[in-house]
Amino acid sequence: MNAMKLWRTIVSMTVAAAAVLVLPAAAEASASTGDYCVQDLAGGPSACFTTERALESYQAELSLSPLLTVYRNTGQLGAGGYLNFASAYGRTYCDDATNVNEASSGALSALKFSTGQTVDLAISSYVIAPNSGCVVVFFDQASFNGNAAGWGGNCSAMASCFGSYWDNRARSLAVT
Ligand SMILES: [Ca+2]
Repeated sequence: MNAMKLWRTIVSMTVAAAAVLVLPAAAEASASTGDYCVQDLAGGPSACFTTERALESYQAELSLSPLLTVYRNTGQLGAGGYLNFASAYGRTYCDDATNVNEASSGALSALKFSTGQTVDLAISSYVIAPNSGCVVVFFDQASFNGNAAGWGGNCSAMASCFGSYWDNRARSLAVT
């Protein structure tokens, strides 16, 4: 149980926009190459894949359906850039405890949206997995410091949900 609690995992999907893609012929689902990664925050990328489909297949096997998806644009539009956060415990729900982060990032500056752009100071909307019981709290400073805002419902515009200050403001977040 303690070992599980130490395991902090987020899922990030990045696209290397400027890379010259000359991939090995058999790189479909390598555990070490590719731009679609399941990332262990404590120890760097743990598994990468060359296609989003391969990553999703891997996630499905591990039951890592995202608890939270944040978007760069308002309106929860994936095409503008999104990032999924999956449970650190392989769950599809959040329990009643609020002192344990089900999923989190203390430094959004280290993360990228699907479009390759930084997540730091750029989140404008989000979706929480339906019926997951999860609540997300956003902080305007890294490491879960500063002012906080959040709730368990979806939000199509941070400025509408929490006030204009909160559009493009989050620098860390926690799902509990
Ligand atoms: Ca934004």
